[in-house]
Amino acid sequence: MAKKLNVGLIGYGFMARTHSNAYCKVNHFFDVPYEPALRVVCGLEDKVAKAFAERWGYKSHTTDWHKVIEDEKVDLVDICVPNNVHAEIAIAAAKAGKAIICEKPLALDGAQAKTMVDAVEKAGVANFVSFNYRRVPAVTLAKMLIDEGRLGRIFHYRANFLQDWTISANVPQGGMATWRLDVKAAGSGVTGDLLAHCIDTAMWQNGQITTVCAMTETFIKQRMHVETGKPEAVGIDDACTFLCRFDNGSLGNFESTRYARGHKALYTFEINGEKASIAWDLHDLHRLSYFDHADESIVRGWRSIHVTDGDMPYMGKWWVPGLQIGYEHTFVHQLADFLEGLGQGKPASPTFREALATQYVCDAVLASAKDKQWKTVKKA
Ligand code: SOE
Repeated sequence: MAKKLNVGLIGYGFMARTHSNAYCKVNHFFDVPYEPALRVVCGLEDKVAKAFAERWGYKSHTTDWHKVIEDEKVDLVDICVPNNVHAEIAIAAAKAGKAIICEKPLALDGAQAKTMVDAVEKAGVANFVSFNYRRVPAVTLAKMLIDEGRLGRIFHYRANFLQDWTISANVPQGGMATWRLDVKAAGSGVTGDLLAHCIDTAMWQNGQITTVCAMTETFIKQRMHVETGKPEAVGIDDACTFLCRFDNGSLGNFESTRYARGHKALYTFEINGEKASIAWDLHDLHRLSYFDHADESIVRGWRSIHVTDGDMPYMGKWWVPGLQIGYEHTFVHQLADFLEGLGQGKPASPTFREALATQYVCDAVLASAKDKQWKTVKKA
């Protein structure tokens, strides 16, 4: 019998929906030791929080996050609010002995993320950061193939995360839907928002990034601020490209922008090893491209593996071979792993400390772009 785990969700936006959907689904598909019970949702506007609670089945709602932390019945605090409030909430939740799930990136920067790591480790509470793309079955399969040594020595890792939703100068900054363009709320632009995903996946698959050399650009220098109603300077990076070295000697090449007309959320990576290569594309997320040099030459070529069979990561829990799953399932998978880890006392990855490592890479990337110099990445 799964034990009840009372959830206090802070935030009612896009990510709060993905997490709520996972809470509703996880026990239908995975045999995990806990069953989430939706106790309270918190958001700034009472009416919106109430509607969210009714739609998803939260027992109550509040506009004050302190009430979620003070509620003795809440076991797990889930942080789905803008980046600038992650630290305050997470540190209070850790002090109150709650398990914590936090949306990515962990914080505004490495220094702030470190205070969160210290708080959860001192309190000894379970902690997890939602870098969901690791749990796309094809991405998990890529990690398995690398760990099995099928690629041999790795030479190159390249990743892109391309979007186009901020090209218009009329898109404002700040507020509920566009806080990611406000540096005070987001900490950075594409580096913390999109490249953080690529960096998390890359370091999970290919080890620590040690040095970086980056360039960034802010194409639109002023945008109307939703809160002040006035045009204000834009402080985020609209685009960022960086080169890096990994600890294992391989070279990395990363690019992200919100100005790639025609691309909505195109996350791709390709890894080239001595024996084989792997490529993946979020727009075709259930397929993994694989090239194995050991294949007989007359049939050698890129294979397109349809990752739907029951012996592929997570897929045995879903439908039958050939039938696909999608984006929302990555949140169910990470929740299942988190709950399993909680039951076994073995934390699921990425923990706050692992997310701190990603944050340090982001810091080094932004510092490199600013100083026009190679930077060494701090170790978490
Ligand atoms: C930004 O547009 C965004 O929603 C990111 O914040 C998410 O992390 C990414 O998965 C999709 O794009």
